[in-house]
Amino acid sequence: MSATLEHPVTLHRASLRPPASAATSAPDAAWTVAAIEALFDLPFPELMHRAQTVHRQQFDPTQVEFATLLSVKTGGCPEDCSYCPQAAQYDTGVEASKLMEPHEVLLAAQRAQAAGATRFCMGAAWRAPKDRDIEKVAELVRTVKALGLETCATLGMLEDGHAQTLANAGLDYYNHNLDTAPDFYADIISTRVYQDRLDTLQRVRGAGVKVCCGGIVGMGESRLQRAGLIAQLANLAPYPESVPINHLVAVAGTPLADQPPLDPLEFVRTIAVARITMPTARVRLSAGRQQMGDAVQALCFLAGANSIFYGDKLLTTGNPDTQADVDLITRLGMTRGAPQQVTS
Ligand code: SAM
Ligand code: DTB
Ligand code: SF4
Repeated sequence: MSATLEHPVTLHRASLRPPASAATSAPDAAWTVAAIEALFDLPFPELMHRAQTVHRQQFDPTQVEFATLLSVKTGGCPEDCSYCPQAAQYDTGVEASKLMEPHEVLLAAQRAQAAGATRFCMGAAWRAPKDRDIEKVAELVRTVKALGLETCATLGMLEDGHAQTLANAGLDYYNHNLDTAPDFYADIISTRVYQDRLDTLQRVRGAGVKVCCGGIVGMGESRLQRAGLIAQLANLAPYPESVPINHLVAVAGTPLADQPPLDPLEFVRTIAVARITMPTARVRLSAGRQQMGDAVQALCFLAGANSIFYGDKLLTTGNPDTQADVDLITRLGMTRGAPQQVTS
C-alpha cells in the first residue's frame, strides 16, 4: 500500500487498488503514518483521482446520506475538550439542559424523517453516561428505531454492558471520535486519555454495534498529525463503518476560539485520504460546512464524502439550512439516501 512518491506517475497506476484487505473492512497490514502522509503529499489531481477510483469501486458516487443530529442533553459537561462549546468550564453561552423526554425526541425524529433524513444521531454532553442514563437513552433509541430510521448515539465513554443495552434497543451506530492524533491529543483534552477512547470503541464493537468514529481537523495540528489521526482510524480492526471528518467550528469562549481555519484544499485532501484508506466506510463531511461554501463541499463529494449532517443545527452550532442542502445536492445531480456498497 506504499504511496512512495519517487515515481508518482508510474507508481500511482500500480497502487490504484486498495490494500487487498480493505474491501472486507479487516486490514491485515497496517497503514503507516508515512504512507498516509505520502497520500496527503500527492499532487491534488492525483489524490482526487485515486480517491474517486476507490469510491467508485465501493459506492455509487452520486449517493449521499443525510444524517440529522439532535442534542438530547446539552451543555454542563465536566470534560475540558478545547474545541467544545458544551464544556462547563468555558463561557460559551450554551445553557445546560436535562435529558430530553421520548415524546420530544420522537417529534424531532419525525420532522427529520419528513425532511429526508435516513439516520438520526442523538448526542449527549456527558463524560460518561450513568446506568440510569443508558436505560433512558435505550428508550429514545427504541422510539427512533420504530420510525424506521437508522439510529446513532454519542454519549461519551461507555462501561461494560452499556453498549449491549443500547444494541438490544436497536442502536445501529455509536459515535465516539478519536478526535486527533495521539501525539496532539494532550494539547486538546486533559480529562481523559486516548486509550479511554479506544476502550469505548472496543466495547461498542464487542456489542455488535457499528462504529462511527472520526475526528476534527483545523485545531492547529500539523499535516503529519492529520495523517496520524487517519492512521489510527484506518488501522482499527476493522476500521469504522462511519467516519465523520469535522472541521473545527471555532466557538467564542473555547480555548480554540481564535484558531484560523485550515486551507479548504487541505480539508478536501483529508476527506480524500480517509476515503482511500477506508474504502467501504461512509465518510461524513461533518461539522464546518456552514463556513465552507458550496464549491468546497462539492470537492469533498468528489473526494469521496458520501454523508452529511442535515438539519439547521449540529448540536449547538449552526449548519446549512435544509433547503440549501437539498438545493446543493440537486444542483450537483446527486441523490440522497443511505449509500449502499456496489456489488460487482
Ligand atoms: N460528549 C460525548 C463525547 O465527547 O464523546 C458526545 C458528544 S461530543 C460533542 C461529539 C463530538 O463532536 C466530539 O468528539 C467532537 O469530535 C465533535 N465536536 C464537538 N465540538 C466541536 C466543534 N466545535 N467543532 C467540530 N467538532 C466538534
Ligand atoms: C461528529 O463527529 N460531529 C458531530 C457528531 N459527531 C456528534 C458533532 C459536531 C458538533 C459541532 C459543535 C456543536 O454544534 O456543538
Ligand atoms: Fe463534553 Fe463531549 Fe464536549 Fe468533550 S466533546 S466537552 S466530552 S460534550
